[in-house]
Amino acid sequence: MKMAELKEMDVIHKGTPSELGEQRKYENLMSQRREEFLKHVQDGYDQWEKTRTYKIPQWLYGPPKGKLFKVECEDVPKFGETSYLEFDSARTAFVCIDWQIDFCGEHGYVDVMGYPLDNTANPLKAAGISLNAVRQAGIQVVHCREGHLPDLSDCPYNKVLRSKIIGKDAVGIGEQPEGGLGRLLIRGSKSWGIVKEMEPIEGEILVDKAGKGASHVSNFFMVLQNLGVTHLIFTGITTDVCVDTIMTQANDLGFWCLLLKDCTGATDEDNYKAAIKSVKMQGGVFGWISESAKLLEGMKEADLIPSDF
Ligand code: C5J
Repeated sequence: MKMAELKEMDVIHKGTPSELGEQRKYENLMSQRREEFLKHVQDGYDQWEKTRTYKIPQWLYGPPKGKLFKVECEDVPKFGETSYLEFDSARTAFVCIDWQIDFCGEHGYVDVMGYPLDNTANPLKAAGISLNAVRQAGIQVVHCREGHLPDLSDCPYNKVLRSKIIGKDAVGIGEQPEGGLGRLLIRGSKSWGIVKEMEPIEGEILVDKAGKGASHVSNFFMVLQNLGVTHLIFTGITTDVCVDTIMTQANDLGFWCLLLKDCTGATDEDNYKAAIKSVKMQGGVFGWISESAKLLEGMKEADLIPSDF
């Protein structure tokens, strides 16, 4: 019947109680799906027992689109143990978080707060090598930058206030330090720019975010979903703040997250160690930890990069 033919008598004026009413056991309605799902989990478990590899679930994503490779991960499922994480090169994104002057360059936000730049700049070497390798392998690269609109309309007042209170000479977000390249953490400013070592190239994706995480403050996860990627390899700074927050958010959304521990750094060494350790807790509560050499090893074995890379 078309809507226009609806007569007054056909209109439902109030909902009708079900004959099954409260006795209906919704739990039963859902049990079939749960049993099927747990069967897949059991299969994944059996495969892991045989291979020590967290395999790509083809029942969920379909057949591989690119080349499969696996990376050795540390302290998983328990500390002192080793497992492998499997990737499909066409469903993987190499994520570069906030490699900006503001976090690892002179007169940037971190420098102005008085933290040693070594902690956040030293991982650039391993991160740069890994970036070159994934580029050669044809793996998608996604970069992001933390920064705010020039009028600071997307920046919380307390964030700016705290940065001014800790900043050298009371210089905080939105202001330019003496000898600096530009206003701290402001889009378009030179100190907000990505450092030469990790600069995006043609074909890569760059997402701006107005905060530490990526949900709510950027379209980062929309971009990853549109790429059809399921697995993420993380590099970036700082380990305990933006990397940790974004990886946690990605993990909640079901992405398989691997952090390369030599491709990330924090302003404080203890925080770096704690952030790495927290990923590994509970059998990998936020994902997996490995390092650049292991990534390269896995890609070489799969012929994604030459053996002499
Ligand atoms: C911080 C970031 N540490 N990119 N930002 O403020 O981790």
